[in-house]
Formats: sequence, C-alpha cells, structure tokens
Amino acid sequence: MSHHGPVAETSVEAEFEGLEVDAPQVGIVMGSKSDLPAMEAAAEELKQRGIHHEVRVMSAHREPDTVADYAKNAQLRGLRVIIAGAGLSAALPGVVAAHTALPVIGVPLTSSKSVAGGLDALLSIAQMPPGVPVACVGVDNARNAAVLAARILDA
Ligand code: RP5
Repeated sequence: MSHHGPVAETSVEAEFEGLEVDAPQVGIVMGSKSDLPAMEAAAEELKQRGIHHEVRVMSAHREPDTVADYAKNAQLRGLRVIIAGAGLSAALPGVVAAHTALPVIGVPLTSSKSVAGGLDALLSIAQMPPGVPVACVGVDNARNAAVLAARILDA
C-alpha cells in the first residue's frame, strides 16, 4: 500500500530479521532433569557450531500432554530438528516423532535404574514401527545427535 512509509517497512524488516537470527532451529528435549548432564553435550556442540537451539525437560510418561503439544507446535515455531534424550523405557523420542513430521534424533541414556548398560533405552528408541522413524545415536552419545542435526540442517 502506497501510504505505508519507508520507516514502517524498515522496522518490520528489522523485526523479521531479528526473529530469524534468534529463532531456535533445534529443540533439545529430555525426559528428566537427571538427563541434563548427558544432554548438555548436544547443546555444547550446537553452540560451538553457532546453531540456535532450545533445551526443555518433559517426560513422555509423566507429562504426555506437554510432549504432544511441544511436538505438534515445533514445526510452526521454526524448529527443523528435534533431539530427544531419555533413559529406561525411553518413550520420548518416539512420542515426539508420532506428533511431528520433523526429523527426530533419539539419544538413549543411562540412569541409576538402567538395565544392561542402557540397552533398555537403546531398544526403546531404535525399535520404532515402520513409517515412524527415529534416528538413534549411541548410548549417552548426545554429541553425535548434535553433529547429525547439523548435517541435516546443511542438507
Ligand atoms: C526417564 O527415566 C528419564 O529420561 C531418565 O533417564 C530416567 C530416570 O528419570 P528420573 O527418575 O531421574 O527422573 O524418564
């Protein structure tokens, strides 16, 4: 519209530029605060690569509605990859993948109650049914999830 002056256009542009710069591209989620020490390696790797990310704690078993809402809104919010870490019967990555079309990278974690050195979580994350994939990195290897996320973002 011709009555929109250049000043207004400039400020709108600046607003959008700001959004693009600050918006997280990767969401890092985990099932418990106790997962944070292991999952921080993913955040650190993304930080070193200058990839904006956010970190959230939410449990697929204890807060199923929160997880569903987060996953359903992720794409609209500008996220492009989700990294999900969980231990034990690690449902979080699979549940997130069930609610979003974004690529999900699962990180099987050990915890104080793990059996078989985290094999419980590894199988829970890797053994997704056909049609609902979760990319699964090694046990406690959150850094690899971040490296894979970076490769997906460059693709
Ligand atoms: C999972 O159970 C979490 O991802 C964590 O790895 C494990 C233990 O959780 P807390 O009992 O420490 O909260 O849901």
